Amino acid sequence: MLLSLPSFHIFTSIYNLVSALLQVKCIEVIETYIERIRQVNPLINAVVKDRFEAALQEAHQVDKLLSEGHDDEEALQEKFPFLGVPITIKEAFAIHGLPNTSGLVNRRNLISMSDATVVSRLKQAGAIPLGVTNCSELCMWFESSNRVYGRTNNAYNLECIVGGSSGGEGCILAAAGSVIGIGSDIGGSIRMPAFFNGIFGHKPTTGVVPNDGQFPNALGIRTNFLCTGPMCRYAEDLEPMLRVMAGPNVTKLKLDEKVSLQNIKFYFMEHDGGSVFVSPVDKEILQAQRKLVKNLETELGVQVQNVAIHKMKYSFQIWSVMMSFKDSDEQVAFTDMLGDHGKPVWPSWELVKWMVGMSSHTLPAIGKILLLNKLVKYSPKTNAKLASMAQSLRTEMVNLLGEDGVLLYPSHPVVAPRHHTPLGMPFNFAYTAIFNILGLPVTQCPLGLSKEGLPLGIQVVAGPHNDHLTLAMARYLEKSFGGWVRPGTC
Ligand SMILES: *[C@@H]1O[C@H](CO)[C@@H](O)[C@H](O)[C@H]1NC(C)=O
Ligand SMILES: *[C@@H]1O[C@H](CO)[C@@H](O)[C@H](O)[C@H]1NC(C)=O
Ligand SMILES: CC(=O)N[C@H]1CO[C@H](CO)[C@@H](O)[C@@H]1O
Repeated sequence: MLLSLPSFHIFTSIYNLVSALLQVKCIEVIETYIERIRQVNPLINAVVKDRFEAALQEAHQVDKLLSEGHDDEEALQEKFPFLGVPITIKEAFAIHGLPNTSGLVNRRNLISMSDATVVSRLKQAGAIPLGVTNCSELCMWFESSNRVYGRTNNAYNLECIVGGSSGGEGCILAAAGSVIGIGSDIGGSIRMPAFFNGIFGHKPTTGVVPNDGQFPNALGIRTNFLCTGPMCRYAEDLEPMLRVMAGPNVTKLKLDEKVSLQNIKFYFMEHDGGSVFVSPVDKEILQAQRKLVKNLETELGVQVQNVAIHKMKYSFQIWSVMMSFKDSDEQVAFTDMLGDHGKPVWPSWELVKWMVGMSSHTLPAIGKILLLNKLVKYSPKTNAKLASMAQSLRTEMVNLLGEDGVLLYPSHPVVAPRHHTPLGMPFNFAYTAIFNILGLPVTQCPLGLSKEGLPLGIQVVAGPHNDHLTLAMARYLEKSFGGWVRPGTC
């Protein structure tokens, strides 16, 4: 109940908000969102450091600019497409005056002196950052909890996880404490929190949106897998955000191309084919998917083709092998990063310390390092086999999707689990992670709530540089399924 919305919901998407500035003052908008964050944050712990004072000053500037009167409103809109729009940012990104610790206790006192490229682009477009949001330690896990900021709670059920690593971001957007947000994704870190929190999240085609200015950043081959992208409540906000975040690289995409959904070739895969590592897909998620397929066939008159791509069953193995390949110049192991360039952390010892409550790290971070360093050691032959499987899977997928195909695939096998329980299903992120290896654009779209009131959703995947198709599908699915649902209304 506490999480139900105040009356400011007229300020919905960027477009509506920017138009609203003609009637209300920017300062009122920013004050309303600050008030909202103050109201919900004690429950959800999503915003971990704010810049409310600076944001209010910037709002004054916007009001001043608007009161000066402009003959050419269109030119102003073009220059500042996000004028006065409140934004929040995953803490792993550098934003001037705020910490970027990634939940690492050793980095606790660091304050960024500069902005990550995407942050500075959104600021230049007129957006007003309100603060930074929680993530998992070193962005390595799908529960957003760490020893610097504590744990973030799901707005639909405080007992449940928000996902990770961009979990605080997904959560504050779902709770309407911000309009748009920035996340990053190397195994599903945008799409999982978007799914668990019932919002939209887009992982762009690899190599379009710059990743610089975040910690930890990807090195070596992993730079191909890490993607920075937009998160938001309204499907129509994805595209303008992607344009601004991509900067000049936007020409690599076809965002100006008009999409006619009737001409899209639709493919559908209900689950990964039964990996032994991963939970089976939840009944309610399956039902939502089937309803979606039916809607498409009846509303659009298209054929949705069921496909069985067998290699998807090895998603986790493929991801872990590709992530563990080291380039010769890449010496920074996760163990060194946990120690933050001080003493490398010895994971087995940290585990012992954790058990007696003396580690400053979280169990998943320690566990994942143990896993990547010690447990997931395939033979060289198996490694080579999985790497070549990654190649052939990409070829198969790219050929299937072509320039006009989309694949519908579960975002995750289960709805937001209870806190801590992801430790019992550590490989479920394979559903999202495989698309980082394949480099394809994917939008996670909400599909309403489960019987328990937790968000459902689906991944929409397209061929490389066909982000415009998944974004068009996001807008369609929002209309057809209702998109984001206010927490506290169920
Ligand atoms: C924030 O992260 C970026 C990328 O690692 C880095 O360049 C910047 O120095 C960081 N800021 C601080 C205060 O560590
Ligand atoms: C274009 O994308 C590449 C790959 O992500 C990135 O390194 C580069 O900085 C981007 N260029 C601009 C101008 O954003
Ligand atoms: C629940 C919790 O641990 N909240 C913490 C979040 O981080 C801020 C620091 O920015 C702390 O003051 C809170 O106690």
